[in-house]
Amino acid sequence: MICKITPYLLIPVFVLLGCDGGTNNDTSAISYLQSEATILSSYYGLDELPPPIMILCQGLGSVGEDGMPVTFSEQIDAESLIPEIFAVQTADSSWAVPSCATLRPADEPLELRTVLLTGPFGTLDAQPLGVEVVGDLLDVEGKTLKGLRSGITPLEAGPSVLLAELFDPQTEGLRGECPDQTTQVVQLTWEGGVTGPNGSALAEPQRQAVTVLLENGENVTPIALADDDPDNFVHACLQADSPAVSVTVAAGYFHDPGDDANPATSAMVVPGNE
Ligand SMILES: [Ca+2]
Ligand SMILES: [Ca+2]
Ligand SMILES: [Ca+2]
Repeated sequence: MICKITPYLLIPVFVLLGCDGGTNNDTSAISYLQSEATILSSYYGLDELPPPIMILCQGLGSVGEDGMPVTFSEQIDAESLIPEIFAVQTADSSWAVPSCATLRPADEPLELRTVLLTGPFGTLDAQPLGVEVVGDLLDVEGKTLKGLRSGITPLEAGPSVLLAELFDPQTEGLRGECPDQTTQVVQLTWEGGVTGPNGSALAEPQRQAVTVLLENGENVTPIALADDDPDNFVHACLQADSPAVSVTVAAGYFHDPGDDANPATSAMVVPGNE
């Protein structure tokens, strides 16, 4: 078996294959790759924020501004979060400072990695170009994320899955979310908040659009979707003993706040941070 240094998202596959690097020179390289923080996505979600933004931003954001969730590979220290540590490059290559930066509404214990930025970022015809962390935004381990930057998923796009994390159903923050017979939970992190069509609740069509490949080669559908609140995290509740390996979502079922539906999207399953 050939075990080379692998991109971060492929590491769990190699661990499953017995290539954990524990006895060879790859160990330091793998831990380096695992600690490499990135912006997973900056998603130009809405160009006309509705009134609930006043609650999410506690008076800082404004109705009618743009909303852009920025999702990090690491969980974020809320204490370090202020709007001025982000800069958004607008279509004319000037830089806009967000009016608000908040972890709400994705602020439950296992979430905390998506920062909602609001501000005057652009329009459908003049979309923002990029986001940069220009101050000391800290992750939960106290490491600075200053200097990270990313391009932007355009307004007309639908949401993709960024991260699929495996948890025990009894994990703090998950308990009671899934049906009793659930044996494992895959927490899906999407680029932006997801619902059914026209803001409807997640329902049977969304559940059936999710396919989970197990380590034993079987494909299963979640027995339920949970955490149906207005954020970008969804729990796929599984009733299966073999561990989840990857998740695939069929195109056209999960809608963003602008009502754009998801493209076909998939992610390798990684161990969840508890
Ligand atoms: Ca939630
Ligand atoms: Ca969109
Ligand atoms: Ca949710």
